[in-house]
Amino acid sequence: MSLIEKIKNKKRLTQEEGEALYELDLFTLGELADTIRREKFGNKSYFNINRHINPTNVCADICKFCAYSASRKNPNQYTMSHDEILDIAKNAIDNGAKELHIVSAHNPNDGVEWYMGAFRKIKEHFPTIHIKSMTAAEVDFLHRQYGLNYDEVLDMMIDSGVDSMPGGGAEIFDEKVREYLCKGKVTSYQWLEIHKKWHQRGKQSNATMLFGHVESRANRIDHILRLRDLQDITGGFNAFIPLVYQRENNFLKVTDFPTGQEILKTYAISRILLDNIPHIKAYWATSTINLALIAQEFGADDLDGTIQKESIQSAAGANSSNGMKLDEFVSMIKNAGFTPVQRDSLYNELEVYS
Ligand code: V47
Repeated sequence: MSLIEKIKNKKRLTQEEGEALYELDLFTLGELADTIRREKFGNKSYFNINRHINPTNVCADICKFCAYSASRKNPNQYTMSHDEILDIAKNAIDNGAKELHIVSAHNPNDGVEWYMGAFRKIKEHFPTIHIKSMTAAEVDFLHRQYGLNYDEVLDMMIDSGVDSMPGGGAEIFDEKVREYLCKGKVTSYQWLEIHKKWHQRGKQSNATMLFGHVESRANRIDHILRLRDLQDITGGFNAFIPLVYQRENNFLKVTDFPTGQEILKTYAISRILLDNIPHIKAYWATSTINLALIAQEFGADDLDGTIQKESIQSAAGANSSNGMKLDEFVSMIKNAGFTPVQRDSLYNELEVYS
């Protein structure tokens, strides 16, 4: 059976076959991915009204690709108090946000309570807001810094009001590349173990992959297949998010950047290989909004959200610091030929803009 026939017959692909997908021409690949996307979601494209909050840039770890954490290249340290975080949350919720996506650097100065207290404070005031927070890298950092085991950190998160985990910190699972990118941070095995434990608590999460830097195509396929393997066991991942590497203000030396075609192929291949993760998210903050809109024809069914404010990718050059206005976002998706659907964080449909 040829590769294309295997895909049409919904057969699972191997590492080698995943790598071979990159050799197909873009439009063949796009059509294959689009067919799968349409079988699952028709013409719908999902997004939510969310607010990204990045409460501190003080970090105990060093990732070469990161432009956000305070360092020689970014000497302006900040750490928000719980009241400051609450104020931002209040403002966001007043403006319609249904989800707070909270990601911090690895702050060694203020204790576990600085992390957990913020969640509790938000939930005391806004019990129904969805808090998506604590990447597996942050969970692992609290374990390393304060001697808590993963179960203890995850249980504290649930007790404090975290509803789901974002997909950050996955980077690239290949151990050699990972060691070069972010030695000392959560390992691939640990990242997967933390998400497994989270899913075993009946909770859901996302998974990212940072690509377009020093990794190979084979590394990307390996990353995607490790996620597919875990999803077979737990079923807890909602979305896979290929994050396009942003190149400014960091310490990673990259010579070859991916073309638009390579990025679209990566979305399409993710859709084809991940037969068990429902949503493929084109996170416009890293792909640009233009490519994210096109990615809807290459397997992506989700564009993240309005974001409102974002600090991690914009520090590295992305044009995402001010988010997107709801009506503008909706009309862009419509003009691209898709039906925008506002969803909550767990993909329940809230409003269809037909
Ligand atoms: O893990 C850091 C990435 C991630 C750069 O779960 C960079 O819905 C590009 O996890 N270029 C954090 N990316 C963001 C994240 C996320 C984003 C959107 C949606 C969701 C979700 C999760 O940001 C980190 C890291 O891989 N990052 N530096 C950079 N220069």
